[in-house]
Amino acid sequence: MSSSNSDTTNLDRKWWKEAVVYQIYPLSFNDSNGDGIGDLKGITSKLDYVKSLGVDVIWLNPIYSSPNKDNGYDISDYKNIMQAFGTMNDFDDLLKGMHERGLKLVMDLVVNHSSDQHEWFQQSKRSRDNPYRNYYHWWPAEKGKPAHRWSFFDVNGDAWQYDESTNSYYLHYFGDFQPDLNWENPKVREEIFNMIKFWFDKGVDGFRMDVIPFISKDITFPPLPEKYHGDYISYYAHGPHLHEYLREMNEKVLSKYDVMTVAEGVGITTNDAHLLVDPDRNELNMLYHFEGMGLGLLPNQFKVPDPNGFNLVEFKNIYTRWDEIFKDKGWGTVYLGNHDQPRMVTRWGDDAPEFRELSSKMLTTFLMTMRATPYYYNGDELGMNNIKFDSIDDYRDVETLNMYQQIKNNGGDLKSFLEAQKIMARDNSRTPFQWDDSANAGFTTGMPWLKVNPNYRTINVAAEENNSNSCLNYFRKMVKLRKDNLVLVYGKYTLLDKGNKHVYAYTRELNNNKLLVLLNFSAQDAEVNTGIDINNAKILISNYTSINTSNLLRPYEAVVYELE
Ligand code: TEU
Ligand code: CA
Repeated sequence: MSSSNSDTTNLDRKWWKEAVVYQIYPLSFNDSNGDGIGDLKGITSKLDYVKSLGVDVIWLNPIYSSPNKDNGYDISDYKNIMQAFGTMNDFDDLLKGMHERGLKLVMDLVVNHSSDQHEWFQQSKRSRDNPYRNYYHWWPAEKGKPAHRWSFFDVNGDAWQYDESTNSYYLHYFGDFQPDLNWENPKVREEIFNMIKFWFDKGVDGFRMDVIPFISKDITFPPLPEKYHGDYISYYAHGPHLHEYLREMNEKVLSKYDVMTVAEGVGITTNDAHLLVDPDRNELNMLYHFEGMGLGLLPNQFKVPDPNGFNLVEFKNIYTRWDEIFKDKGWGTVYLGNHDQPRMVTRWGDDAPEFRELSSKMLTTFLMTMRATPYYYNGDELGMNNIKFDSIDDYRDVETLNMYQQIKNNGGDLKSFLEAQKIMARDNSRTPFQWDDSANAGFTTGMPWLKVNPNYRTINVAAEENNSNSCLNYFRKMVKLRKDNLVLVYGKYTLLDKGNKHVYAYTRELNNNKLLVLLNFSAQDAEVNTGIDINNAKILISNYTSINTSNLLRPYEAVVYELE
């Protein structure tokens, strides 16, 4: 093991900077009672597996009471557990099981909106003078239709929903079943801060904050300002009081606990990232951005992949820019997949049989060797890839179903939409976790809520557990390499061979320790010119079992060298 963990005096060390975060999608992880839906007891029974990965923090997607129209992102009771997931006792057991294993739990805070079934909204819609009326954004219809706001999930893309009970419109940036909460109302903020405190007092170690940049609205609801034309997401993410509310949250709750916070930074760019995560801003610790996720998609279309794929030079520039802005202050994150994205090996690697494992390991090497907290999605450690549904009937995701309906209503091209969804649909990463080659991949003894990928017979934990060259064991080795080499956490990052269209090459340096990372993102042999002599360098890890005797990188080859 290298002596890389030596002088760390001038590092602003934090546990959440040194952590590897593993995201568990509760609906699809493990079903303990045969109803085809993952649940908390199912997760608890697999905590030894999670611990065996070497990860430190679990990010759990929402488990609160919900009608489940957006898989838990429509919450009807913030202080209770969704019935299908179990009870509060099951939660307490899960948290205890995690803490006993030295695992921390980060929950999902979904407070830009609630479910329309939440008691607050049920009251709010009753009358214009109901005490809960101003918990949401209402527009009295006698004033005419309010200025257009775009909705992510609405079939008509319209974020205003007319409600006849009080002859008014209510705002919903997402589904019409997800009314936006009115953060301009101090009572709403107080309710939310109390709820956060409730979970922290139970021992939860932090929150991932769902679309938190959207929470502040200009409640005069003016027409979209000129500078945001064609870009509602940026307008939503730059409301008038966002930072005021986050500072209030920090001062009243976050600052009183040793917790971790990460914003889902939709709409946030490198220009305003510091406003959210600089330590002296006293707002949040981290954010994850979407700049990389837009690469390789055709402009002005809904998630349509470019047939030419993505441009690696652009990819490298984005991740380099996000490293650079945090080189002195603040801290970054890195991810390539989650429950809103397709499987990373399909999207960023190559899931053809001959390259799926190699490219999965290459992507894992990237995620574990950047100066940022890695967020790793459950199943990616197995090399799970997209299920690529042929029929709309196989989809469950409101985003896909409503977009399909919108295109159908407009007489659009449904065939090409379904082709694009084979690559980009969120359901691709939500198929049941693949434990073994028994029925339904060992996920459930019942009918799974979403089809299991038929390749579960060969891609599963049991098949990979005892194969030292499996994606699973490569992931474990990469996590250990990061833990054993603090240079991979805090070390200076330098991009090399910038213009190389196929290879991502960079060094990491801390004190007298210098590592070189070479990643071939292509299916061909590739040249790389780093100017570094690797003849006497030590190979710390490689995704090939044989030694490379040529001076070219083999297809999807990943190597980490320790330089003298
Ligand atoms: O996602 C916010 C977001 O930007 C989503 O619209 C997502 O990126 C989508 O795929 C864009 O096309 C959060 C949650 O992660 C997501 O699962 C929820 O559906 C959404 O908010 C509403 O809560
Ligand atoms: Ca279940």
